[in-house]
Amino acid sequence: MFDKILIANRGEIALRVQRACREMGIKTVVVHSEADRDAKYVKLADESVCIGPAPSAQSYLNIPAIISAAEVTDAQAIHPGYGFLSENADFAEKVERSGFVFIGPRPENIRLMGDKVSAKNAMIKAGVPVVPGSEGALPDDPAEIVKMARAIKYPVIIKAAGGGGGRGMRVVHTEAALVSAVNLTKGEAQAAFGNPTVYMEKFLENPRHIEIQVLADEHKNAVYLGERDCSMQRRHQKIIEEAPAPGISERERTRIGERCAEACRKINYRGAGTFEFLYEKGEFYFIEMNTRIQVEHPVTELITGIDLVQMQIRVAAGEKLPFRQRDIQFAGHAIEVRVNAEDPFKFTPSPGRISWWHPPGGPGIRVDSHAYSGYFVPPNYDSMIGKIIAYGTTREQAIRRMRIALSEMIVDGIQTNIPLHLELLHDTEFMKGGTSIHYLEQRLARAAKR
Ligand code: MV4
Repeated sequence: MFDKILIANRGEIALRVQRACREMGIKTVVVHSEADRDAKYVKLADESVCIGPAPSAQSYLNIPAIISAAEVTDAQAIHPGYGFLSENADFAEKVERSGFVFIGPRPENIRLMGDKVSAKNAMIKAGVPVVPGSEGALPDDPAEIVKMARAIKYPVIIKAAGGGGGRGMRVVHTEAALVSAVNLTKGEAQAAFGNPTVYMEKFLENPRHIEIQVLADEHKNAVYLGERDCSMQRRHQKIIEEAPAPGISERERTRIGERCAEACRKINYRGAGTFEFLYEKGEFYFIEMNTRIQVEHPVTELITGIDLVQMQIRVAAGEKLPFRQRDIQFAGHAIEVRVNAEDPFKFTPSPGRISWWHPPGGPGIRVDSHAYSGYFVPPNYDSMIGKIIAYGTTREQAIRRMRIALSEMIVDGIQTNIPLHLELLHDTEFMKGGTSIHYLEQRLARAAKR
């Protein structure tokens, strides 16, 4: 096992990875920008290295500075967290070429999944169900594109191979709009990702976003850890996630889960990963794979009892997974809300000093946050300042515990989205479970009119 790990991230995930390391007896180095210098989680680490000024491009995305920090502190491995360099195949490659272990998948797997066309082709080959569409990149010939859309039937969606997470896509409802939409998307894709490749899919009008968590080691073992429902989102930012997904049967879970685990074995995957699906009318359709630990990983940890960050570290060190699929049991229900420093209904960022931070507690409540009374939320990064995760035997109990937690919680000095969360936790459609990816935006639009 490693003796020392460098954490190439900030905020709550930097603290989360530290906690995993500490439990495993591993020393930690945290790298930070000038804006994060005084944060408590930086002081909690065994060592810290300032790698640059506040803007991410000069600090958390500064590859040479991060690798130098690993060299001077004698760390053996680098944990990238989520966001920043976590899905950058060139970073993973440079880390390994410099003699460190990248705590994540092999660079070639990151690269495969970074290109959404190659990811989808790999999944088709591995037997994972995908959204019907163009098999691979769209051809140049407009007549062929028109033919394809007719076969798929409108509406269709044009997506950039270099995109993902909602970037570089366009919905097309009619043949008249098709060719110019393809050309527009290609131009944008070239400008944004340096890759003009686009592909076409049937546009699913009202799906849910359900994802499957997997773990794989270097000894051909791969398991699925069930699903998460991440449909409650606005502008591709998730705000509430839960596990299991309401209404998904054990049969459906086993069926899609086994496909994902088998795909991991086929592509020789290592580490934690997430298969993202759209779910509509009882069917799963693969859209993308994330090759990192995700923000919402705690809900899976609570229903399985498995520490996903520790598992990432173990398999990166070459260990075997300490369990088989049959050992994994799903119990209870977990819900996570993301607490953001923002106006709860206008969504404008609200950075600044937290004058009073009173986190909730009690049965079934987990708080993953680096915030505290007196913490200054810098304006330079994502607005998420923490996550509250509620666990219960049933979904109803998890919801009740979450309501209590949020009503106990005090965050003074800045605005947070806690009032929005409290409304959603009393929303009758949310309480029924199974709302679509459009639910929150439609609800906000309705509220704005009133
Ligand atoms: C889709 C879709 C409907 N049909 N693909 C958006 C993010 C990217 N990961 C894929 N996205 C979508 N792809 C087809 N064929 C609808 C979305 C989508 C979405 C997906 C997941 C979560 C939130 C979303 C919000 C808007 C659109």
